Amino acid sequence: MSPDHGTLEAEQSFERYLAGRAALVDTYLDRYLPPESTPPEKISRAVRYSLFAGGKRLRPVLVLAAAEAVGGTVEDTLPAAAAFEMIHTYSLIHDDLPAMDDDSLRRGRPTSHVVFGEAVAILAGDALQTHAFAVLADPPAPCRLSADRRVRAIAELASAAGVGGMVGGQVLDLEFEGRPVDAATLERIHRHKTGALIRASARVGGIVSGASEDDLSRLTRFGEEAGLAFQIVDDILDVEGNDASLGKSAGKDARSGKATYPLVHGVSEARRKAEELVSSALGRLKPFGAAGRPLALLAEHMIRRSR
Ligand code: GRG
Repeated sequence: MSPDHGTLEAEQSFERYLAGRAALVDTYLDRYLPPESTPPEKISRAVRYSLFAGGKRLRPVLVLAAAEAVGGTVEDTLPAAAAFEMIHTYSLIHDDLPAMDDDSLRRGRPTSHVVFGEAVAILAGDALQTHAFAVLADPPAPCRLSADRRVRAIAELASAAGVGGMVGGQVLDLEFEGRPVDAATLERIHRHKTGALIRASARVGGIVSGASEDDLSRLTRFGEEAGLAFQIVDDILDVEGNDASLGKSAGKDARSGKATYPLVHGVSEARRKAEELVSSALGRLKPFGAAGRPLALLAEHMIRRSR
C-alpha cells in the first residue's frame, strides 16, 4: 500500500485504520456516483440516501486489507472496494422491501421504500448493482488495473452476488422462513446469503493485486471462515441488541421465524462457533506476516462488534 494512505502502525490503532479506510471508500463513492441533482433526481437521491446512511463499510475495507496483505495498492483496489459496497447496499435495500423482509429501519434511518416508495427503492437497488459493474469494468484514473484483472474481478463479484451466492442464499432464507431447519441447511443459507460476498471481498482484494494461487487460496479460506462467523454474530446481535444500537429492527429473526444459529444451536454454542471460525481464519494469514495484520484485526473486529 502506498505510504500516503497510512500504514496500520502509522495510524496507531485499528479503529483509526478502519475509520481512515472507510473514509477513503466514502470519498471514492461520492466522487464516482452522480450528484443528487442529476436527473431524474429522485433516483439519484435514493441511491445516495441508502449508500451514505452510515454503513460500517466492512466489505470494502476487507477488499482493501486483503489487497494490502499481498502488496496491492489503494489506487488499484478502491474501484473494487466501492463495487462491493454498492452490491451490499443494493442487497439491503431489496431485502427490506415489503416482498422480502418488510423492514422500516436500516442504518438508523427509515428504509428506502418508506421514503421513496417501493418502485424507486427497487430501482435504486438496480442502479447500485449496475454502477458496481460499471466501476469495475471502467475504473477512472488513477486506477491502472489491467483488463485481465478487471474481468476476473467482475466474474468473481457476479458469481458471489448471483444465484450461486447471495441471491441463491436469499431465496433459501425466504423458503425456510417459519420452517424447521437442520444445522447443515442453516450453514448453507448463511454461507450463500452473507458468506459469499465476504469470501469474494477477500478474493477480489487478492485478484486485483495479482496474488499468487497459494495466497488466493489462503484469502479464500480466510473469507469463508470470517464470512460465516460474521453472519453467526449478526444472528446473535439480533437476539441481544436493540433497534438503537443496531440501527435496524432487533428481534426480527425470531418474529419472522428465520433460521438462525442461536435458534438451532443456542447463543453460547453460536458464540463458540464464531470464535472457532475466526481463530482458524487468523491462522490462514500467518504466511502474510505483518502485511496481513489489518486483515486479522478486521476479522476479530467483525466478531467483537456491537452493531
Ligand atoms: C435481496 C438479493 C438480495 C439479497 C439480500 C445480504 C442479504 C441478502 C440481506 C441482508 C439481510 C441481512 C440483515 C443479512 C444479515 C447479514 C448482513 C448482510 C447484515 C448487514 O451487513 P452489515 O452489518 O451492514 O455490514 P452495514 O449497514 O453496516 O453495511
